[in-house]
Parts: sequence; C-alpha cells; structure tokens
Amino acid sequence: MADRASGMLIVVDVQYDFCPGGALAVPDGDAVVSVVNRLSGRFPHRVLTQDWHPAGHSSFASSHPGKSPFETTWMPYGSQVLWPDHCVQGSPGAAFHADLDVDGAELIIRKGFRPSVDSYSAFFENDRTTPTGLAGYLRDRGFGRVVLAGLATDFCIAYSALDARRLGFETVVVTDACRAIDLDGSLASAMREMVAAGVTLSVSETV
Ligand code: VGL
Ligand code: ZN
Repeated sequence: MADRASGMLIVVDVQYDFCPGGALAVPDGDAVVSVVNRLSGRFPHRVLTQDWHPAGHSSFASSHPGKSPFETTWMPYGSQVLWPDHCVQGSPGAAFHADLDVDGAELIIRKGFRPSVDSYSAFFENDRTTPTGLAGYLRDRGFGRVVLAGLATDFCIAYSALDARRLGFETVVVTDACRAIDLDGSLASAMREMVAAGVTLSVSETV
C-alpha cells in the first residue's frame, strides 16, 4: 500500500510528432523527456499514453475538404480543433521519443483510435463519455492520486487533469515536465480551468 502513496505518474503523449520537427510540434516539446525520466526515479508506478490515430482520422484537417489545420469545426460531440495529420498508427511520428523511459511503464494507453472521435484525455474520448479504461485500472490497483507530465499542457494534459478531478482522483500537474501548444490563449484558459477544478500545479523538484 505504502508505495501507492506517491500515486501513478501518467506520462502523456511524449511522441515524435509532438516534438520539434514533428507533424504537430509543440515548442520545446522534447525538453520534457529528461524531466520525465528524472521523475521516474521517484514514481515507481508509471502509465504512458500514446496518441494513436488511424490514417484519415476525423480530427485531421485533411479529412475535411476546405478546412485548414488549427481551424475549429463542429462534430456530433461538440467543437473540435482540426489538426495536421499526426501520430498515425505505426508511423515514425507516433513512436515514443527514443530517450523516454518506456520499459519501466506498467501500462500503455492508446487513444484516438476510433475514426470518428478524437481523444485528448487519458480517461475519456472527446465525447467525454467513452472511457479508455484507465479509471478502472487505477481503482482496481488502489491508486487515488495521479501525477501528470508530458504533452501538451493545454490539450491532452488539461483534459486528463480535468477528467481525473471529475472522477475523484487527487490530481497533480508537474508544470516544468509539460509543454503547451498555446492556440489563441488555450494555455491560460487551461491553467485557469485546472486550478478552478482543484488540480494542484507543482514542479518536478518538489512534487
Ligand atoms: C494532442 C492535439 C491532438 C495532445 C493530441 O497530445 O495534446 N493535441 N492530439
Ligand atoms: Zn491527436
């Protein structure tokens, strides 16, 4: 029981397409790798998430004639940002960064594999109701605390943190172990929403 007290470190989407040179590069995205690996020394239990889209996924602008990347469109489940093609299943861009400590992870959650629904959160698809199974996995194993790191702060990290709070987990985001896309103020609003929802913002030295 005692070793569960530190919680589950959830390492979100540290994949080549979100690193400089990738299809949906997050500025300075690869800087999280060394911070996450250092955190891994203090968190014996780790889950990785992997954005994992089929070719032609509905979140890709290329699937919507006349639309450009970073425009917003309407999906049956709500508003959706359209992205450049990224993290296509099995492609080099979908691979984890080679320096990321992958072998020590206890579970890899793949998300975004349903052609018609995007999935930012580690817990639910963007319809906010289809579960990935992660909440059940954590509960079955007796974890009540999740610590989030990775990419991107204002999308997959924020959605995961808000869902974790909604599900009743103690939730920490390690801000220096994350980097943001920051589309039209999305970072500021994500930070505001996380704080309002009771997410603890921490830094890697003290978490
Ligand atoms: C992400 C946009 C699209 C993320 C994934 O990991 O934050 N953002 N797919
Ligand atoms: Zn994606």
